[in-house]
Amino acid sequence: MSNPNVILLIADDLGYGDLSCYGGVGAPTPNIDALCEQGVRFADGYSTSAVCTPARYSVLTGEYPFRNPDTHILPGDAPCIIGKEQGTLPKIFQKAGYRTAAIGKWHLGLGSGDLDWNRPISHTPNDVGFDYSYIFPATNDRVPCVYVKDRLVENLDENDPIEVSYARECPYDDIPTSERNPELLRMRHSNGHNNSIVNDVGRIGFMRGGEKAVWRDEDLAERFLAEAEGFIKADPDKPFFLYYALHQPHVPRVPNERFAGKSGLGPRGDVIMEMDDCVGQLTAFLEKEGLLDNTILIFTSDNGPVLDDGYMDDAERRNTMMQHRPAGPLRGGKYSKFEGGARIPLILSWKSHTRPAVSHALVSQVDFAASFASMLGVDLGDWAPDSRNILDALLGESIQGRDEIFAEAVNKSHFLRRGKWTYMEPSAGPAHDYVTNTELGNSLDHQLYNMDYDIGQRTNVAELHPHLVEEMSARIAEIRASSRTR
Ligand code: NG6
Ligand code: CA
Repeated sequence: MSNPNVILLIADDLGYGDLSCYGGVGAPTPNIDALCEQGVRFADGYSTSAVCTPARYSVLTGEYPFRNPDTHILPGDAPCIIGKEQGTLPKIFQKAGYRTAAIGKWHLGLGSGDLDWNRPISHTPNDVGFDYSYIFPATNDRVPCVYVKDRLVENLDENDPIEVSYARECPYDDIPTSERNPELLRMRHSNGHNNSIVNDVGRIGFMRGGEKAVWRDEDLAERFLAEAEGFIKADPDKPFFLYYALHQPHVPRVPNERFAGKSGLGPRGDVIMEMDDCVGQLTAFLEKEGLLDNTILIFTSDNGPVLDDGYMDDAERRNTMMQHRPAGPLRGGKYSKFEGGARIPLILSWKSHTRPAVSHALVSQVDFAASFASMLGVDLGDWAPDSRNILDALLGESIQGRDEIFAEAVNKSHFLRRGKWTYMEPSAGPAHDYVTNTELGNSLDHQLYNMDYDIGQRTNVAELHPHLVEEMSARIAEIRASSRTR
């Protein structure tokens, strides 16, 4: 059989406990669950960060985020933080003769610092290994709210140029903002999101012009799905790698009309149903095209869940009422150093190869690069320094994953997991973020938890195991001091 196609689906802020197949009692996710019927579901899968940009940086470069000082939550006009000469996951596929595409959320920066949204953009996904890209620049709550196709914003109008600013004060007098025009909002913000109003929703950042280019939030899912299918169909003679970055369930949660009100959990549940439907449609499409048997589908999320991430969309109340816990049994969520921050759902299905299984192998998204390089026989050289070849574990053929998990919270403090132990290094900062209602895990004490007995990280046993604390904190220091070599 020829090399399999690979589709990497990454949801945005979907928690460890959100999918029915991970025990979620919230929105039903039958199409994603179906991947488990012929695939491997990982109980101990991790991203490298509790927030988006650093986590995705690792997926695409095989490198821990701390190695690049620009890996923090980027504004919508930030330059691209992946170097043009850097080794990347899509370049590995290109070397093996694949065609590649990035579709959906990007959030790794665009341009080289001189960004003019009305002209071809100098540094896009197309410069880091993707033959084709159809993305939005940052997040769905950050301007500019436009699609970028390859190097150009789609539907540009020279008579209505796009201007974007992340200044503190609005530099444009003639645009509505949430502060000036709250009457225009259909969704109120609880924190931030009080700059430009786009599609009746307050955003982060100011944007003027580009009326024809602005997206309708309700259409994002279908737009990206159509692009994904178009890319897959474009050239049946070559295998493909598709990085499909779903924007759900990140805020603002604005489902397509087909899903509004469907989940009973408010917009967050509705967009999770919408996301699941995208996976269902994609799978059906692959089947119809005769491609499903030889396509590896990976479904995962960039970081843990959050209910109130800055908009009053009733998620907190409705999920509590339904007893749905987006992080499942884990403590903390998005932003956190507790497991809820970076332990994420991860499923791999390859219809003709994998069999249903639940795996407890330690696997990290940073390992996709070395694992696929191994599958394709691509020599990595000094690319992807932190990536390990755990292909057998990913395919469910071995319980041996990586030796350790190394990941960071939003404040860049780290935790290390080895076997059943998770160690969290001391860090300053609030223990609880009352804005998002998240336990952040900050403490000036060492924290050590036994994942076998205490998956919810309730009992800190650091004092009982001083030798482990010493060893694991030394290991964190060692990784941080290490150079970019494989
Ligand atoms: C935060 C935003 C949050 C979200 C996050 C990035 C506020 C108050 N909060 O700063 O809404 O956009 O950044 O999320 O503005 S991520 O999934 O892309 O990391
Ligand atoms: Ca995210």
